[in-house]
Amino acid sequence: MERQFETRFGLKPKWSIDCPGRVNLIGEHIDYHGYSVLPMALEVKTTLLIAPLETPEIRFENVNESFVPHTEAIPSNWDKQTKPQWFHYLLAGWAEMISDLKATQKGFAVLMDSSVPPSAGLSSSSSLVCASALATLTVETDGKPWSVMDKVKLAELCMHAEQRIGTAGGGMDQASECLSKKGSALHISFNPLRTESVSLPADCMFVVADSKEMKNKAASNEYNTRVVEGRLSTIMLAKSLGLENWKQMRRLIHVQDESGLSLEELIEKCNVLPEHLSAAEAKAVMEDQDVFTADTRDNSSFTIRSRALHVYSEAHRVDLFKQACRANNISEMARLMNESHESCSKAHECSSPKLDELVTALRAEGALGARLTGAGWGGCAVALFRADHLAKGDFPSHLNILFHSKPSEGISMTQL
Ligand code: NG1
Ligand code: MG
Repeated sequence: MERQFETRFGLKPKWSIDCPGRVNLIGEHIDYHGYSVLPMALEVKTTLLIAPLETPEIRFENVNESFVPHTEAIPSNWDKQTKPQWFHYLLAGWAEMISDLKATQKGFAVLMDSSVPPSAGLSSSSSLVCASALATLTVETDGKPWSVMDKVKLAELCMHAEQRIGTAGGGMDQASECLSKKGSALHISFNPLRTESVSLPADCMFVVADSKEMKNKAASNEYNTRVVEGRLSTIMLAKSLGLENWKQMRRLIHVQDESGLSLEELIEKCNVLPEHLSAAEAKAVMEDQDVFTADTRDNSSFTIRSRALHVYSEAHRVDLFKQACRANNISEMARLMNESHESCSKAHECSSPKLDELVTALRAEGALGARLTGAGWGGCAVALFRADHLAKGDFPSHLNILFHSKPSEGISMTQL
């Protein structure tokens, strides 16, 4: 890759940035409600080679020839794009870092390579955003990024950076990819961002299988619809519990914080919610508030009760899963993964027929537990097997096993 860099740009790369993909073990579609999640970083990663340029421009090139090069003149006022191309994810990380540092916008050349499968729920998008933010910080500090920012701050910054792409994500991916420690999964809590390494039982392994159905969630409004449905559920539940400051609430965890109810109690309370709301009913619920994103404003209906039930029950499963990991209770971990998939598929409706089929096939192949991972509507499933099960190559090919990965290290920068 270093030689390619020299051929393309006529200079040597100075630094290399590595940022892994991640697989979420449990805790789906709940980070944007403030609830904790439990992913692990993967061995597949995005690599950026970079070198400063004298000219006022950023030159983006990709080892993969199907991604066309792009030159961005600086100063640049790049902002949100409706149909993002590959380099927009890099620009998102760059723009957020520049605005945080109030920096001078130095020119640089960047060559990207990535082994994270795109649109597969393994968060290739965040690995681009995070790698680019660190690349920018490296250029701006002439190779001393950690002298001005620690990794927690970097992760927080990257959460905001990715919102520039247009999805109202919750921060799991950037935290996982910046803060994971080799050998452990990561329990991530939000507001404020905190993490705890969780060791996984030695006699089990996680296998990632690809449904081969691609889903670019920035190019459709399904993800943001789930976010908005959750905001509407929050307001309705808060009102039904008589919480006077409902106008300040947007996340289901706010209802828990304000009411002091347990997750089990909140699951009961969800029964008062209607299953669907028309657009007019949603407006009446909001009163003078506005919870829409630009791309959900024209939705004609919203699902309420099932979405809230998914979030509270999934949040509870994350707590139980963490305890099960600690207790080496593999069958309990598996049971929770299976329940999580049912809830994602039926209540949150973020699976797909292909993904449901893949999960069933993995269980038939001996997986103790299996579930979709990431946003869903296609992409990958993660399955829990006994460690002495088949090696990767011995799985039947129709399962499209990508890897069984060991938990990897988060983002890093190397001087070349
Ligand atoms: P994917 O689509 O797997 O990158 C998205 C969100 C996460 C989280 C999951 C669902 C971004 C960057 N990522 O992940 O924050 O909400 O969906 O659990 O928006
Ligand atoms: Mg993503």
